[in-house]
Amino acid sequence: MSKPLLIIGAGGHASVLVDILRQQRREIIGIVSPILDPTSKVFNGIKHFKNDNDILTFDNQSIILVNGIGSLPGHNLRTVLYSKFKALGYEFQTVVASNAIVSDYAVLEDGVQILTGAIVQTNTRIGANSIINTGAIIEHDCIIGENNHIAPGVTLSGQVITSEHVHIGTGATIIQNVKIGVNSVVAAGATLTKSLGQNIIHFPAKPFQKIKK
Ligand code: JB2
Repeated sequence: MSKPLLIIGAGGHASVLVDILRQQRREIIGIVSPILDPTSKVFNGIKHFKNDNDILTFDNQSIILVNGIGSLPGHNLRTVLYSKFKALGYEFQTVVASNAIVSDYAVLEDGVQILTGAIVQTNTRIGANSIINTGAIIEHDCIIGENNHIAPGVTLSGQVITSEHVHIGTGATIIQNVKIGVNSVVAAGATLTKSLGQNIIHFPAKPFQKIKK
């Protein structure tokens, strides 16, 4: 039998995960967040804990954590909490939406989240604590590093390799065989046709140009 789940965070990302996990009939015994929006119906009926130290009142073998903190460039709370509670012996749930398509030949590391409608093709590896967000496509032979966020609607063609802490923004498109270095960002809507080094932001070509009359 599956162990009960404790959700960390109560914002937008947590709401999507809770929706998926409720549809999968998983038992959610609590949600841990300083603030819980009482108008967010998806959290109705779930016990609210306000402090991360409340997690320590649960034996690390009796529950599984769900990392409901999302990830954006420059924000590392998701990674910090993952590392902290892993070091304390807690397990993080790998979440795969029921309508996501994940190849039997893909490897999902600890705590990976594959959200609604995403496709993860054969021979891929998704690193620990990474998010493959709604409708993203991870083509064959991609290797996604740890603590990545592949945002909604991204397309990675085959054999793309990302290092740790990479953010690929909403709707970005990356051609095959491209490599992306640690901490780099591909901005929303950008097309990437060459490899990126570390700590680089790649923006869409010539955005916001004024029309010449
Ligand atoms: O230290 C903390 C803490 N600090 C903020 N511990 C815990 N347990 N929770 C914390 N929080 C909670 O994280 C806030 O109270 C809030 O409930 C949540 C952050 O919610 P927000 O909606 O601002 O962001 P998000 O992380 O759920 O979603 C971001 O990332 C997603 C991937 C958003 O930008 C989304 O648009 C995006 N889809």
